Amino acid sequence: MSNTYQNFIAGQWRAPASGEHFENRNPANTDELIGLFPETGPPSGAGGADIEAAVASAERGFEKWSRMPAPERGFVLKKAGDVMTERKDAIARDMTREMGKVLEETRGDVQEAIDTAYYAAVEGRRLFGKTVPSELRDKWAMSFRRPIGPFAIITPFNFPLAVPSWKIFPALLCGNSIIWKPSEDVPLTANTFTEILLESGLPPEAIQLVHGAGETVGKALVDHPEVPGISFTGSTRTGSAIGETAGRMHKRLSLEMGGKNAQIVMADADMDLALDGVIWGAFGTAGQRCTATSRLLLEDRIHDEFVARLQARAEALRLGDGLDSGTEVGPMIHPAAVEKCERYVEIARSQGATVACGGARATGPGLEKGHFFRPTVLTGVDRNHRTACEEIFGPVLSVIKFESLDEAIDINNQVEYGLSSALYTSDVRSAFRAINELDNGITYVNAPTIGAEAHLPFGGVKGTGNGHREGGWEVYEFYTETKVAYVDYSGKLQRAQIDVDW
Ligand code: UN1
Repeated sequence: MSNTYQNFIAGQWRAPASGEHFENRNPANTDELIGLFPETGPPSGAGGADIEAAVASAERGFEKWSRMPAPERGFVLKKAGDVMTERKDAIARDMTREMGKVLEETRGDVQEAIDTAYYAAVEGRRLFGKTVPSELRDKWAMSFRRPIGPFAIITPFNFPLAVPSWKIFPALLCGNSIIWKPSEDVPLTANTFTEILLESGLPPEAIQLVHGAGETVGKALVDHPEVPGISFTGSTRTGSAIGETAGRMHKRLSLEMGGKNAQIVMADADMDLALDGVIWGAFGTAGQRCTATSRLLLEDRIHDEFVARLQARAEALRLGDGLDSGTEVGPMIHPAAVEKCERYVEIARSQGATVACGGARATGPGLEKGHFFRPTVLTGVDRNHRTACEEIFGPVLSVIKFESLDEAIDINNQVEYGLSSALYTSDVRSAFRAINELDNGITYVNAPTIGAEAHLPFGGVKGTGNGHREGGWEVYEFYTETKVAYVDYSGKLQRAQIDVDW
């Protein structure tokens, strides 16, 4: 069948040893089969051969690729950026078909990968180490960065190209090789990305693409003794399980997990701006971003008016196929995601909240064959309600009232997650206090909780992460080990801490 896709292992596209495949369907129209992709299977079965072949190939790929000078590696990534620029529209269209978000957003997703490629390419001419004075005469002391080995890259569905690019480009630039297990919901974009890297001159064994389930393929890579590094984006539960293994096996691990991001609106804020912000932050990508706004904290004086306007705007949002130009909100990724939203609306009701709008599946012409959920605003939510604390990953917004900035900061900080937050205010004192005190990896002032840029560190505190950052300059530290070299050209034994002559 022409729409049967393969894994990329040991320098070749090949069918899974298991002989099994899974279906990838358009979430806006499940009649549309995008393709069949390898169900690689568990390492104890036929999947074992594929996983072993992928790891062995990644080790060979590492030997070769890590010896290439970093500026030359950067050149391969620059080429990948150029290819994505040329094909931006086609990649975005395919991405909307398999993932659902609207075309404007999938174009943005490709652009984020392009930005990441170009940033990484230039980093190939930096990868700074440090040269510092030695405490002894005629001796130099310096540090530089070395690659680590094959990295397991495990990525989610919501940013099919951008999030993999945040991991894969820096990992490669530093000289590591890749074994990539993408989400089963967006395998087509993974095949396209792999093809682009190969076409751009990446040595074939530097990347392996292995499709399949997290519990089988993802876990096998995490457990594998010859895979020294892992970068994972996904749920906090899975991340914690990976962390246990990585801790036991001394693996380097970067975790990017859940969020429960709040937009705080002070009474002195520009209301139109705050309204635009929350509509985009809460309902863009149908709320399926780790940075999505899922709590709206309103100063009590403006609560009623703001909610009325928000309700009108949320109800007017046009749902549909992301390829149609009038669509503002696409489908959810799969039926279980819709069911989760339904469940949380029920929980909200049972805890005493009010469904101000939405709260149910969206039906109607053009929506019958997709997984649509109506943009939902819950009011009368108490800061301790479950919808105010737990990640839903859908277009469900909990509105909570507060009386002072102190209280708003306290509500923001009480959840187990700490990715992003937003404060709308016209008071510079409130703005700087919030920047300092909101317990998140990212705080926006007068801008929504979504929209991080590729050249700044991205990540969160508490249950969101494990201390590492993606993007920007920091990620290059994650993908390398620091090596220190001392060169003594004095011609005699000089004992540190002992032969100092001052
Ligand atoms: C994610 O949801 O996993 O800041 C990433 C943003 C995007 C990236 C989101 N640039 O919303």
